[in-house]
Amino acid sequence: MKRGIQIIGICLMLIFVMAACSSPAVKQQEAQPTWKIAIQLTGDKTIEFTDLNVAAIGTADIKATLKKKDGTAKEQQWTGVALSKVLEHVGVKSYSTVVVEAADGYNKEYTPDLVDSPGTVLAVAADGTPLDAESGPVQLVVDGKGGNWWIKQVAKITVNE
Ligand SMILES: Nc1nc2c(c(=O)[nH]1)N[C@H]1C(S)=C(S)[C@@H](COP(=O)(O)O)O[C@H]1N2
Ligand SMILES: [Mo]
Repeated sequence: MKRGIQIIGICLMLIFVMAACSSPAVKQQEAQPTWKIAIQLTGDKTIEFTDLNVAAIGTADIKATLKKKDGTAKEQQWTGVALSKVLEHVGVKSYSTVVVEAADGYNKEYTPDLVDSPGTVLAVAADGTPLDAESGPVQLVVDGKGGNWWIKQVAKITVNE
């Protein structure tokens, strides 16, 4: 008799736990991305790349230099993931060029040598500070290149076959 009550008790607990796990209140606590970038792969397949992917890959800090028009240079520490790692993460094996596009439509095409450079990074912070709305949440950093190569507010990446 005691054993029967124990079994019923355990069953009730299991049912309670299962109900709690599938309830909307618990579902809401699942991690939601705070930003998204569309990656258009070859063959017209578009996927989402988010801050959760960045967390899964892991960020690194690099020093990158922005070449200014007046001939001077500005060096900052940038936190992010290398563009080559992003492509690797989403399973890109071969491509001719990659186009990185901003929310305002500004875009530039990158050849494999630039994409593979460790100084080409999807950055989320500069000198330890998260990027503001003007530059971020994600900015493409291209070490050693002029400002026209540095895409602010990255919205889309297109992988060309
Ligand atoms: N989203 C976005 N990023 C952009 C641009 C733009 O028009 N839109 N212009 C580029 C060019 S041509 C330059 S020179 C720099 C200007 O950066 P600054 O405003 O910080 O000087 O941003 C680059 N990134
Ligand atoms: Mo520019």
